[in-house]
Amino acid sequence: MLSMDTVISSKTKTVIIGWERPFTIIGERINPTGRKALAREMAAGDFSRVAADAIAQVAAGAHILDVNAGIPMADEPAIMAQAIQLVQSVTDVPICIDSSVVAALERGLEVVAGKALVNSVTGEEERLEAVLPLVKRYGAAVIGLSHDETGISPDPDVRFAVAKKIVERALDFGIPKEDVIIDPLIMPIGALPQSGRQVLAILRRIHDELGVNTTGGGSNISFGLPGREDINATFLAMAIGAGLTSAITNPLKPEVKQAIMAADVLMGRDENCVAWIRAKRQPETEGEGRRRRWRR
Ligand code: THG
Repeated sequence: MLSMDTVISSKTKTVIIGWERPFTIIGERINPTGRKALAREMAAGDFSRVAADAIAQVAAGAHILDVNAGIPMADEPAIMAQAIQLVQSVTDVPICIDSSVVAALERGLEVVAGKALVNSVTGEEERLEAVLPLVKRYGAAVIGLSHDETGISPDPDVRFAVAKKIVERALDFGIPKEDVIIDPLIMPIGALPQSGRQVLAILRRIHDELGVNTTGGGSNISFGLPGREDINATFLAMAIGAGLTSAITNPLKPEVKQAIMAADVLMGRDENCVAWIRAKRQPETEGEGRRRRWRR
């Protein structure tokens, strides 16, 4: 199966997600889930931490920034719009609009510049019918989560079938196959010991039989465990080997950034190992409490 390129853009930058390209890092940190201070600030209209997180992630190598405004009892569409505008004012990378609320996805699409990534739609008919027309109208790309009305199946074949259905339904709405990115659903390994192998099996089938690009929450796998960055980094490398072409992850974690750069080398996607060698030549700098800086 021929693999495809997904083109995402901001006003000034183009990012291409693809099997023949270096791995695409979607910065995860602009997300108030589990960050009480950030949630409180965003709900009160204070986006200073959002700005700092945006700048730091891009400096650390994020190609796209995920923006999530999911704060209980708050006006999510309004906060989403404000957060996106703020991020676009301090960085120039494309945006991944992350919400389960259709109105928040729509407000995000209204204010975003360029071709955004809509995160996300599921295989549920009601979601497909609400989200896919928006994706088409704004000329965006979309992440499809491989679950539907029946939930998240432990059977990789069922999750693959849902992914295939999402690609077909997108085509029905006039969205080309290359603008659908499948998320196999990365679940915590501490609670579900088979979740790693399930994801790897789905990724292989998607690469071999659908040829579309893939993404996932790279930090989900380690919830509840100590040494999360080591688990995240190792799993990302395994998933990249199985076909993963992008992830929502934290490039500020040196373990994660290093694993991704090494995987690019090992997959033959870092021509002449130029990025790797350059990063290793960089003298180690102590900056803002971070141990190491990675450059592309
Ligand atoms: N698939 C898709 N989108 C997603 C997810 C997915 N969006 C949300 C999430 N899952 C991916 N984003 C994150 C962001 C943060 C963390 C995990 C996934 C995380 N944060 C730490 C915590 O909560 O403990 C640290 C927070 C902090 O810095 O204080 O683990 O699966 N399509």
